[in-house]
Amino acid sequence: MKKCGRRELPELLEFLSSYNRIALVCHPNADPDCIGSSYAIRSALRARSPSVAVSILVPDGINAASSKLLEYLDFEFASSMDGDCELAVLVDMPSLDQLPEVKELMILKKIPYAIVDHHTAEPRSLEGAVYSKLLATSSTCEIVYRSIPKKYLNRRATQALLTGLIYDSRRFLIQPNSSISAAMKMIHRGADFALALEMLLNEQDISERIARLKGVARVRLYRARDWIFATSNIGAFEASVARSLTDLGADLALVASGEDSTSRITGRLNERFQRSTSLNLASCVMHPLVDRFSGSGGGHPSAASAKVSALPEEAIAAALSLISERLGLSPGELKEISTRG
Ligand SMILES: [Mn+2]
Repeated sequence: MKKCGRRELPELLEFLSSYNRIALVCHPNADPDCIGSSYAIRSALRARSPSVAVSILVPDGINAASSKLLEYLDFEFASSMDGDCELAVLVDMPSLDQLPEVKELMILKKIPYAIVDHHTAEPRSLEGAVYSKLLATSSTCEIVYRSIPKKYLNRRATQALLTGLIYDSRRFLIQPNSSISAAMKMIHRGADFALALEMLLNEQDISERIARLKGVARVRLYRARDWIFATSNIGAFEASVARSLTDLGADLALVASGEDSTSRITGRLNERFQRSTSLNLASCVMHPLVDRFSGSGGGHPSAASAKVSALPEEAIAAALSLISERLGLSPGELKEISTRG
């Protein structure tokens, strides 16, 4: 596994235990990977160093997929940061750009931060971190599992990690060898695979199902060589729509939503396309879009998003041209496929 961290630092728990008050900060729409990782870090740290006060901060809501896991963990969390916090740990996110209020408070109170994450690193944010644990795994839960001495991991925390790992590896489709072997170890330590799957089963909300179907109905298709690209626009659930389009057969999906002159754009690649082209949606598409239109964004090579000051159609057109350029397509090689007839 490639190590992306820039320096060798002490063990995660050893480092954290040098502070008295820590907040583990979850990303907006905290998913089971983020929740599972935060829960396990807190639980292990409490076991190792009971005098450290550690809270979990969920400043901008949780993802629907996390609700059963939260119920199981009987999870109490804070929604705003205490000013007397001595260290913030960014869990499952590369920077604080998506949490401007938390970022502002941390700058004001000069609160240092650490990063535990598996997304494409954001150099400026990484530079400012006092500690980082970054690995290119399919989930942050896998990083946390590898980083924590097992004597501090109880069964519930291991269950939380397995659930997050299954979720973020897309049920072992991403980096299967490494994610399956980590999951096996968790199962040997008492985690229950069936329970994890059950916690991830969630009835899709009717508005999400409508969004997916509308997104598919509004699709525009393009072909270049043997690749199919799909674009669409929708008012919400862009990630869910993009995932539906790649599930239906698109190699690449871009879905945008707009409000006034700001858009959110989300991209997904299927694994085969990602492997054969090495296209990185975070560094080759979302970061350049942010540079061009201003805003914030990032993610993984095969799943990334950005919020930019542009109309949805502008953002999609710019993303398509960045992708064409990156793939070395000649002008005219990307052709729109008619969806009428
Ligand atoms: Mn994750």
